[in-house]
Formats: sequence, C-alpha cells, structure tokens
Amino acid sequence: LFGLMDGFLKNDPLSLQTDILDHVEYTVARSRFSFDDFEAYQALSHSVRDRLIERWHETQQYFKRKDPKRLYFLSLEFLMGRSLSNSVINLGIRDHYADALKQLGFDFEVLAEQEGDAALGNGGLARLSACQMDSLATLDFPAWGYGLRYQYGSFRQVILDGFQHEQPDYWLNFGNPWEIERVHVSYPVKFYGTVEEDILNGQKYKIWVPGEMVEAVAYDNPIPGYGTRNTINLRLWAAKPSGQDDMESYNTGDYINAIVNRQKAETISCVLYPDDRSYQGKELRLKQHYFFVSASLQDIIRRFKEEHNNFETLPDKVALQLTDTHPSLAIAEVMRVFVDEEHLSWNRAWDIVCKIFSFTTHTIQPEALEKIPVDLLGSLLPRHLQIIYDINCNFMEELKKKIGLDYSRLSRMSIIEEEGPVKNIRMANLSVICSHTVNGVSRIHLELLKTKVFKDFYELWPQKFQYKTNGVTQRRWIVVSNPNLCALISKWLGTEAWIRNVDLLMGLREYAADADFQQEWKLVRRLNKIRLAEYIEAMSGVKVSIDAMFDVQIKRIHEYKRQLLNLIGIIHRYDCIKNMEKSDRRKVVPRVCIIGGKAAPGYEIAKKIIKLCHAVAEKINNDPGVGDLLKLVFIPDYNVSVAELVVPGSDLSQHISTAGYEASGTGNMKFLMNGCLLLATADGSTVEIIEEIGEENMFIFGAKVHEVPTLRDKGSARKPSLQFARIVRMIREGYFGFKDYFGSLCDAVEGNGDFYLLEHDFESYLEAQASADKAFVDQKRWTQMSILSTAGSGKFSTDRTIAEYAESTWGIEPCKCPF
Ligand code: 26V
Repeated sequence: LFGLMDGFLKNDPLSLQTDILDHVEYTVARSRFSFDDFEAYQALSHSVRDRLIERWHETQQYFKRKDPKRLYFLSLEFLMGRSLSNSVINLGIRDHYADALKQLGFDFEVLAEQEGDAALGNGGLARLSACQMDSLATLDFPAWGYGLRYQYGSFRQVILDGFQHEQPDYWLNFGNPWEIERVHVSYPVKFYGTVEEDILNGQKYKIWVPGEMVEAVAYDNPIPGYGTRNTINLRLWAAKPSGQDDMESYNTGDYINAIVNRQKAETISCVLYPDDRSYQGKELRLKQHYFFVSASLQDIIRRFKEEHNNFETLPDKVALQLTDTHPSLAIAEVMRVFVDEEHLSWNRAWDIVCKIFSFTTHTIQPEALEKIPVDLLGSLLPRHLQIIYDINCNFMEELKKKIGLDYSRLSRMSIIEEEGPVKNIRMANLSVICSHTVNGVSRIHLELLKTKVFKDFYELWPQKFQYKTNGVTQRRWIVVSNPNLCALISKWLGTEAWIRNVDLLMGLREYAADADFQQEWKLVRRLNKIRLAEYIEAMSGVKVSIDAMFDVQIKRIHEYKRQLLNLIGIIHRYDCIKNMEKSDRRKVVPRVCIIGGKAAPGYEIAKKIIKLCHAVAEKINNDPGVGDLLKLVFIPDYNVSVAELVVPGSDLSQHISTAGYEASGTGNMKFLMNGCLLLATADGSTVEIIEEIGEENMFIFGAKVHEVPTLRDKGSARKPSLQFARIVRMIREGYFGFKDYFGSLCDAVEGNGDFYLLEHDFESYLEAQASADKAFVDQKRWTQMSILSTAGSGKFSTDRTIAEYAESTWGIEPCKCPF
C-alpha cells in the first residue's frame, strides 16, 4: 500500500501516452483507437488536470500545516483565457507532452487550439486579476482567489454588415476540464427579509430573517506557479437552488411551479454584466455581488475557525483584497457576521475590520464609481443597510471632531449620497473608509486619486494612499504566446531564469545593435507576422503584405481610448495617398491597420465606431489605387487568445487615451514585452514605460494630464485643425456611406462636443505617426528600438506588482511547498 501512496504521476513519454489514452477511453468515453482532435484535447487536458490536482493537494496541505497569513483576492472578474498551454508550461512538461503526442500522431499546438477561452470578465481589471493569480502562484504566496462562475462569460462579438451583434458565450457547453466541482463545499446565501431583535444574556442582538435563500457551490480552478510545485486555488461560486427555502409551496401542492421557481436561483451566477462604464442600480448585479461576498466570507471564516478560536488574531492570518469596489459589501458582511452571529461588540468587530481590508481602484472617472440606491440595498440586504448607516454615522462623528462643521466636505465624504433624485450608497467611500490601504494602479493614477477623486480622504489619511503600478505575466505574454521569442531571449541571455526573474531581460540591451541578434530577432518577428496575416485573411478575407508595418489598436472600445482618433488618422493617410502624385507613392510606408475590441452592448457611440471602422475599411481595401500601401482590418471577437496571436505579430501598437483617463493600461505592457513599439499618450502606466525605455524609443504625443482641464475649458476657443475638420466632414457627409448614422459620432468630436480632445491632439498624433514611418524605414534602428522595448519591460511584470503588494499592503510571505 505504501508503494501506491508515494508515487507522483510520471512524465516519461510512455506514462503520458498511457494516461492520455486512458482518459480517451474512461473519461471521454471514446475508443482509444479512434478519436478526433477535440477528444484528444479533452483527454490531454484531463491528464494535465491530474498533475495539477496532485500539486494542488500538496500545496493546500502544506499551507494548512504552516498556517501562514493568507491573502484572499476577491474579484468579480477573471479573464483567464485558455489553460492548457499555460498549465503545461508552468508545470515544466510542455515538451514532454508534445513528444508523447507526436508519437500518437497528434500535434500539441493543434490540440491547444481546440480550447475555448474562459472569458469571465470584461477588460483590463479582469485580465489583471488573471495575471496576478499567475504571479501569486509563481512567487509561492499563500493566496486564494475568489470569483463568480458565470455560465455566460463575455458575449461573443459577431459582425454583420459592419455592425456589432452580441451572442451568448455558453463556454461550459463542452465541459470544462480545468475546474473541480466541490459539491460538498457549499454555503447558503440569504437575501431580502427583515431585521428583528433578540435578547441573549441580557444583550440585544439583531437577527436577519431572510426572505430567500440560495446555495453557493464551489468550483476550484488550480493555478500552477512556474518553476515551483506551488499550485494555488481560484474558487469560483455557482448559484444553485437552496435545500432550505420555499418549503411552503411544496405543501400547497403546486409542485411543478415550486421547482421552476427554485431553479431561478441559478440566474444569480448566470451572466457577466458586459458594460464596464457605469452602474445602473440593477438588482441582479447587486445580488451577484452579495452572493459572491457572502459565500467567500463563509469559506474564509470557516477556514480560519478550523485553526483559531480568537478573532483578534484574524488580521495576522487573513488579508482581504478588494478588486475595485465590486466586492466591497464584504466590509458590511464581516461586521454583520462578527456582531450578529459571533456576538463580538461593535467596537471589537470594527477594530478587526479596519485591519484586514485593502482596496485597489481601477478607474478614474468619478461617474464610473459604484453607487447603490439605498432603497435597493434596503430591500435586498436590510441588515447591511443598517450596518452601513452605522459605519457612516460613526465616521461622520469622528470626522466632525477633526474638521469641524464643514458641511459640504462632510457631505462629500459621507457614504450616503443625499443629493439627487434617489439616495445612494457610495461604495468607493465605504471602501476607502474601511480599508487600511487604498491603492492606485499607476503613479499618475494615484496622483489623480489624491488630488481629485479622493482628495478629501487623502487630506484626512495621507498614509493610506499608495500605488502599485500594474503588470502582466511574462509567462502568458511571452513564454506561452511567443515561444520563438522566448527561445531567442533565453539563447542570448544564456539562461531561462528571466521567466521567473524578469529584470534579467535588461541583459538584452547589450545586444540591441548586434547584427546577428538583430537578424534573429527580425526573423522571429516576421514569423509571428506571417501567422497573424494568415489569421487576418481567414477572418476578414483581406490579404495583407508582411512587409507592411502592422499597426494595432486592440482593447475595449471606449470614447476615452479614442479609437476614433486612430480612424480619423487612417482616413487622413488614405486621403494623402489619394492626393499624391503616383511617383511619390513609392515613399509611403505601407501599413496594415488593425483594430479590435468589444463595445458594451448598450454603448451607442462605441458601436458606431465599430461600424465606421468597417465602412472605412470597405472603401480603402477596395481602392485599387491604394493597394498594399494601406489596409484596414477589424479583428472580431477580441479576447485573450486573439491577443496572444496579435500581440507578438505587431510592429506598432496604439495606446492613445486622452491623458488622465486611463488608470493604468496593461495592453501596452504586453506589446512592450514582445518588442512592439508604442505610439502613445503620456497617460497611465505609459508615463512609467517612458521612464524605463526612454522617449526616444517610443512615439509619444498629445496633451499632458495637467493640460487637459484647461484645454477643455477653452472649448471652441482651442486652435482648430483644418485637416481634422475636413475628415470629420467627410464622415458626416457620407463619404463612407451611412450618412445619417455617423452624425452623432461626428458631434462627439466637433467643437465644444470634443470632450476627449481628439481635434487638439490630432496634429501631434500625425507627427508621431510620421516619426513611426521614418523609424520603420530604417530597419536597423527599428529593430534596436524593438529590442530595447523588450529589454526595458521588466518593471511591468505582475511579479513586481505582487511582490510590492505582498510587502507593503498585504503583509504576506512566500510559503514554498518542498519537493
Ligand atoms: C465597472 C463596471 C461598471 C458597471 C458594471 C460592470 C463593470 C465591470 C467592471 C468595471 C470596472 C472596469 C474597470 C477596469 O477594467 N479598469 C481598468 O483596470 C485596468 C487594471 O487596473 C487598468 O489597466 C485600466 O486602465 C482600467 O481602465
């Protein structure tokens, strides 16, 4: 028996093949002599999953034995993408599997393409959470992620006649081998009802008598670290009908209706909200938040109580990270559990709460801050509303002592927004008041938080405010997505150590001008461009020249990200080519302009930008006079896997938000790591990228953060751009068709309507584009800039971000599972 207990799964070719074939036969239930690529992928991933589970167990047992302070990372969104390649690379057995599969007649890469994306998030925040999980595992931190297991992730974007249509992404259709369903890990979550009072040992207590109960069931997703056996957990909750509710309806005899009603519980975790602009006070959204918070906290508190009997020590064992305000009901929930269920005094409970929460905000615009109508919260979570009022009342009293009766400041800092047609709870104020640390996601973001969004709070508690510049994981964004570049880097650095210690990339600077290295670098980049060109042709039917500059802007479509500025620039380029003498056309640097991204389903202007892109592409791509000098393609259904293909194949990428609007931006970091040059405004994290690689290696343009408010105030008194006005007129007057449809789009960038200052930045945008053209012609210089981009990207790894959080926010230490 002992012999059976000690063995880990083996990774020699025969063992892997046996494993895969066994899974074909016993898990997928196909014949081991006849199965297709998808079935092979399923069997392969189950074989990998077995290895993940093995490490997961070891890690969890080790954490339990060592009982370190743990980080609980709460996020409503995780954009994990695919798991297969990432897992085998982090486990260090990719090549083992590739060899084993080859002998079975399968190609690893082909099987990896069978996997769909796990797209349980919208944009930057969600992908950041995924990158941070990878770094937490790799750096051996005792961390758990918590999230929601949406049945429908981010909608599938389908383009018909140039218009975006949204289709459901039922990503679980073909099963999900990367999760482990834990039917026995489930918790009841309460909603609605009333708050009553009870007396226990002469003490009055509140009791929440719920009106509805739902069950939260855990699904565990192992997250393997790279170069370590540590494998941490991402626990996602799914809603199921509760065994405890609605007994009455069974007794009334309406059995069928009772079952149908119970089943509605599942709607809570059914779908991801696709709009990341503003909160609409939707009950279902609030239900999702509380469902997530309640289940996670029950799990966390249960785990704590298994080993400890005194809540005073909770802050030494538990750090709770709030990813934006979405999980911030956790604050009121911890107070409720401590006071109402554990019978701690309010003051003791409050003391503990103030030591365990840290909050990171991911937005700048005040209008994007989360608000919950008081009436809605009061009906769904009556006890939480009382608690929030009590927290606010205490805070206001304390504040009055400090600042006196400055009523306008008091009302700005209050958790309750009294002005306006309905009273609201300001979740950001709640989060700032109750967290020990408030983090921004880039230096400039923190500056704006301190001087604008949270100015009053900063003056009260300057020590609370910090920033940790975002990052991305080089495992996903170089090793998985750009294997050729990965091999080249390792070859020239003489080590693979940079995969865990990304600062070593700096060593590439030494070879930036080396002719041999440049040659190899260019070859890798060219192969990636070929791959991307094939994808573009398959997707859009447009054939593009590999020699052209691939100029890319992929991200969510938002007015502040200014895809429209890019399009106006493309039209200008087209116009110039058209008006050129034939002989001058030889001097034009050929471009393939690539745009991709989803628009929130209800975001009219963003949808019109997508349509405009298609209308312009139609005209340009079919103009025989232009040919390969200019092509425009829209890549549909942008997601993590698409990014993995596009990023390595890009020459130039655009990050052109109006300065002061992008909290950080992380797409820029992915491109940077892959040696793609950036054309960007001095916004968010780009400011810090400039410091790392030097302005001379980038194309920076546009108004600076401090200039934007003045420029906006000037309104139509700003210097007009005739070229800009001309192009907007072309769009408005139907040069690209759809005359009436684009009117409102044009209004949004003309004169006083030009809130995001497209016209003001246009001239300098064109200059930056001209510099890019000039640099591209000199391939030696371009390649050098490209190498220096990768070499200077070390700071922008989530390994650095996470190490900083661990040290100065969470107070956690590595807990490495021995081999
Ligand atoms: C807001 C909302 C509001 C309505 C309901 C659904 C929903 C979902 C998400 C959000 C917040 C989105 C915030 C976000 O993704 N921010 C991005 O965070 C990145 C990581 O910090 C950062 O790099 C980007 O600059 C920032 O826009």
